[in-house]
Amino acid sequence: MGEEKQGFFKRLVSGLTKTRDNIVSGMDSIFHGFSKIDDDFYEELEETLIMGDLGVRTTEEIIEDLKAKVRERHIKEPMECRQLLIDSIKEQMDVGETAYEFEDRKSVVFVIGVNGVGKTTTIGKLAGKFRAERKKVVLAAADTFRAAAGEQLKEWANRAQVDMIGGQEGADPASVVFDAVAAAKARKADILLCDTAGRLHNKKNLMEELKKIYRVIEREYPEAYHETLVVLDATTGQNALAQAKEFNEVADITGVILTKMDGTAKGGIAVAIQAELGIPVKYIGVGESIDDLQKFDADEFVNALFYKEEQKETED
Ligand SMILES: Nc1nc2c(ncn2[C@@H]2O[C@H](COP(=O)(O)OP(=O)(O)O)[C@@H](O)[C@H]2O)c(=O)[nH]1
Ligand SMILES: [Mg+2]
Repeated sequence: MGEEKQGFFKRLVSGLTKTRDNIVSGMDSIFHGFSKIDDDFYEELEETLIMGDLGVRTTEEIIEDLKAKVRERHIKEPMECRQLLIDSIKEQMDVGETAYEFEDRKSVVFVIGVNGVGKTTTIGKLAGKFRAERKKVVLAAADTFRAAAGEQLKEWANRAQVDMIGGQEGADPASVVFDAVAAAKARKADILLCDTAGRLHNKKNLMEELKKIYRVIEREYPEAYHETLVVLDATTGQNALAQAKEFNEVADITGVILTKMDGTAKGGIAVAIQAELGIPVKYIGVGESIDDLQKFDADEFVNALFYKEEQKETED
C-alpha cells in the first residue's frame, strides 16, 4: 500500500470503529464460540448481520452463499467461515464498475435527499475536492425553499473558493438551474453541482420539479453528463434504505452518498443499500469539515470493517 492509501485506510478503519464493534465483534465471538458448523451457528450469524443493519434480504443471500461455499469446500471449522463470509459480503456488494466518470467529464450533478441528511455540506465538500483537483466548479443554490439554505451554500462556496448562482427565496428552482447552466457555460465549468430542497413528503411534486429541471438541462446544456446522487444519513440505518428506495422510484439515481459515517454503529447499511438496490455508494461523509468526504470502495470498506489489529504487522 502507498503511504497516502494507507493513511486513508487507517482513517476508514477508525471511522468505522462503532460499526465494527457492532457487527464484527459479535461475529468473531460466534466464530470462536462454536465448535461446529450447524443451524444454530448460521442462525446466530444471521441475527448479527441483521442487527448490523445489513438488511434481511441481503443477510439471507449472504448466509445462503456462505452455506453453499461451506458445502462445496467441505469446511468443518467455524473459524474458516470468517474469510468466506467476507468474500460473500463483497460479492453481494458488487455493482460492477463504479462510475466516477462524471468527475472527468463536463457534468451536471444533482444532489437530492430529505432535509438534514447533509446535502449542502456534501456539495461544499465535493466543491472543495474538485477545486483541489483544479477543476472549475459552479454551484447552483436550487434549494430556494428557505433563504437560509442559499446562505449556507454561499458559505461553502466561499470556503471552497468556487462560484455560486442563487435565486430569491421562493424562486422557481428550474429558473435557478437555468441561470446556473448559463454561468457554467460562460465560465467553461467542468462541474455544475446543484443543491436542492429536501421535500419527499410530496412525491409527485418532487418528480414534477425534477422533470422540469432535467428539461432545462437537456435543452440548455445537452453536452453535459448527468449524475443524480441521493444523500442518505447513515445514522438512520434502515430508514436510509427506505429513503433510497423511495427516491429511486421518482428519479434515475446514479449513486448514493452516505453521510455521518463517523460515529455511527449503523455503517452496515452501506452493504444493504448497494446489495438491494444495485446502486453504488460513491462517497461517504465522515465528519463536518471540508475534507471529511471519502470515495467509497466496497472491497476496502469490507476490509476495514473486518480489520483486526493483529493484521497490522503482516500488512505493513
Ligand atoms: N458528523 C457528521 N455530520 C455531518 C456530515 N454531513 C453533514 N453533517 C451535518 O448534518 C447537518 C445537516 O447538514 P446539511 O448539509 O445542512 O443537510 P441538508 O438539509 O441535507 O442540506 C449539519 O449540521 C452538518 O454539519 C457528516 O458526514 N458527518
Ligand atoms: Mg441544505
